[in-house]
Amino acid sequence: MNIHTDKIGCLFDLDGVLVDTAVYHYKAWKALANRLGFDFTEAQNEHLKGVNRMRSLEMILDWGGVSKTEAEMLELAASKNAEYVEMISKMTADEVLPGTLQLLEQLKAAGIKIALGSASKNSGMILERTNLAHYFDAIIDGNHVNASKPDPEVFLKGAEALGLEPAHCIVFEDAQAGVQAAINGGMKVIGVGKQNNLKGANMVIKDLSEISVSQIIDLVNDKA
Ligand code: B16
Ligand code: MG
Repeated sequence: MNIHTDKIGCLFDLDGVLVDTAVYHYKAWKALANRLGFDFTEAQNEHLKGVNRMRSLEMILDWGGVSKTEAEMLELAASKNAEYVEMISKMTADEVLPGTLQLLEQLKAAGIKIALGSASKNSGMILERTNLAHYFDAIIDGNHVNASKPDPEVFLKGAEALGLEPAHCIVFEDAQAGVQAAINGGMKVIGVGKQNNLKGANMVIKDLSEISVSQIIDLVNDKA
């Protein structure tokens, strides 16, 4: 028997799935690296997707061969974040990625619950600026979790906030660490992006225009 739609949840990563904020993270991290005397490439930026702010800074300093005290690192992270927030405070609804609005509308109409599961501590501002906030039944982000993806904490808290079984939830992720977090949490996962960055995903799509509510229902019911 099929699981009733009001027992199904969709948990969305933010950056790279609903909006493309990676470009702003890249600009702000690059400016910081340049101030410290080294460069930071787009290829390196790829490795920071889904990784939290302090861990991202550690990786960047490592690549630049620079070492800083804990206090200096907090200051550097704050200065990068100030520059990033300056950029995202100007975002508009036009920056929502293809297929997002249609899918969120269709999920709502089908009675499927929707949560955010993002590593970002800035998700509130991004969802408000892009007019997406009102679709979410629960928002779990970097302000609510201790462990970074691939730890499943962010998605398990999302399922709990929706009052749903993890096995009845589907995660949408653009980062390998996020796919692993969903698997570790006992959830199905749809990768958004390129197959080779999304190993282990039940299905990989280019963007959210490539998935329908009936495919989501089939996947939760193991019929996909
Ligand atoms: P913040 P996601 C992640 O968002 C980004 O992919 C990652 O690059 C970023 O470092 C992280 O959020 C923390 O963001 O500095 O705004 O707290 O993909 O998990 O939605
Ligand atoms: Mg992401």
